[in-house]
Amino acid sequence: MRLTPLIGLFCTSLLLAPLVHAETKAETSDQGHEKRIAWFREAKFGMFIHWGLYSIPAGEWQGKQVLGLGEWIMHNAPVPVKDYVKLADQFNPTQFDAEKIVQLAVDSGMKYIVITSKHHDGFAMYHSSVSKYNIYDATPFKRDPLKELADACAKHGIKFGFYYSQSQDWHEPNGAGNTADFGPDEKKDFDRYLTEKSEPQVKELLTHYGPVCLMWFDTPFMMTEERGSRFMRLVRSVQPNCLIDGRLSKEVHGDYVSTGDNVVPNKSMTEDWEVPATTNNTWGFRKDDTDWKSPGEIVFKLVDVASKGGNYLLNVGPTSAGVIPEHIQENLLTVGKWLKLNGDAIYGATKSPFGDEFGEYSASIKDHAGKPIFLPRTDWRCTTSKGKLFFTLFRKYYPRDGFEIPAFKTKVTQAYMLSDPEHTPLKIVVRDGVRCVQLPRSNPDPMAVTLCVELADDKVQL
Ligand code: JFZ
Repeated sequence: MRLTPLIGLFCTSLLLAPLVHAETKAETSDQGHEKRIAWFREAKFGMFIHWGLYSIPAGEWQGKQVLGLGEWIMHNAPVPVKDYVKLADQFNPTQFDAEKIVQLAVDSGMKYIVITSKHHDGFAMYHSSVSKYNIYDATPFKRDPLKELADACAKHGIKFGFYYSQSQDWHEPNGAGNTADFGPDEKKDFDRYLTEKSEPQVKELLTHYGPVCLMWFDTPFMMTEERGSRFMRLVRSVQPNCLIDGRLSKEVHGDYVSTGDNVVPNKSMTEDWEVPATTNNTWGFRKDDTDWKSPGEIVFKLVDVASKGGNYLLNVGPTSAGVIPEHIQENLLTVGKWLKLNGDAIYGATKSPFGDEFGEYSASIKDHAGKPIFLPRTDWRCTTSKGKLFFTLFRKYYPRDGFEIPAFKTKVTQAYMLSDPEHTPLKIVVRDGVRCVQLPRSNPDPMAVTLCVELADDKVQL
């Protein structure tokens, strides 16, 4: 039976819904974990790249708009395997320039890149000897863009990792997810797909591309504990320093918690975590989606995430020519300029010692399930490093009459704006027992201003 696109989308979200809860544990016990995760805790901001054959139809099949995520077009249209594979004949992204992409990541303040090596459509974006269905063997392009990216990342000091759809593979008769071509998943020889394609491809990726900082698995359909453990052992045996995300299997926890797509929790978490997020409303390029997040929105999200102890993995979807849409490049570069001035509040900084600034549950408004809804506050966020508190104040809130520092016991020695190269001390007055930092009347930054408040102690005493 073929699902109509809408039902397909609905079922997909139903299938994925339990993941949000399942993905709330991270493996923190083994000794390698602390060593592996150290760079991730510093990095805070990464570039996610969803790129594949789906960038050719770009949200449209046979002249009709297909609803849903760009990279899901094969499933949602649906497009039978025999037609979808023909896209490979015309895939020739000659404008792909690994140097340019890595330079964009550097200039945007991103510290790691994670790219789709194989998404659910089953097409490998690298030269694989496990399956000919790959960009080197099956297209006129005849290049390995992932090798080019790996080399460019190594050159520029950017960490490099792979997204790999371990479970769903709509090209393979025994892979999960393509019921339209191959019937119900339960009747498939899923372990055969795992041992003949998925596991060997993961091994290739870990063997031929230098140090891999992260394997980003996804949608763990049918990934039992035993199957998840196999992947875990594989990754650990080939590259013990490679992180594993939170979506390998429900039972086998990776190195950190992956939240739902674009889902930022309402409060800090004790575990390491990361939110995968879009710059518009799709991961894979869609020609009809130009709903780009503004630089100010991206800065808010990055600071919000950092203040809750997480990482922000922000996606771009290159076109079939291999280029990242111009508009989002510009927005990211604006974010990069902000980070050049205010980066001390992000990189290596840790979560807020407060928490009330995140918002609160409504006393009266309930959601459809009868639970109180969360009313976020977006005035300011706080991060901290040794002897310092960083208060980032967002545009609409900019307190012309002074910023009231939340109450704590530790003595404040001085306060200044991070964007001020001189670190000119700002006047601090006490109003009704509240310490208040005096700011210039006119907001010096249209997106956000970060105040550094220096303390007489290494840590703040609440
Ligand atoms: C998955 C993919 O299906 C999608 O194409 C994209 O690659 C994205 C990053 O990951 O989609 C998901 C996976 C998990 C959740 C939501 C969407 N979830 O846990 O809420």
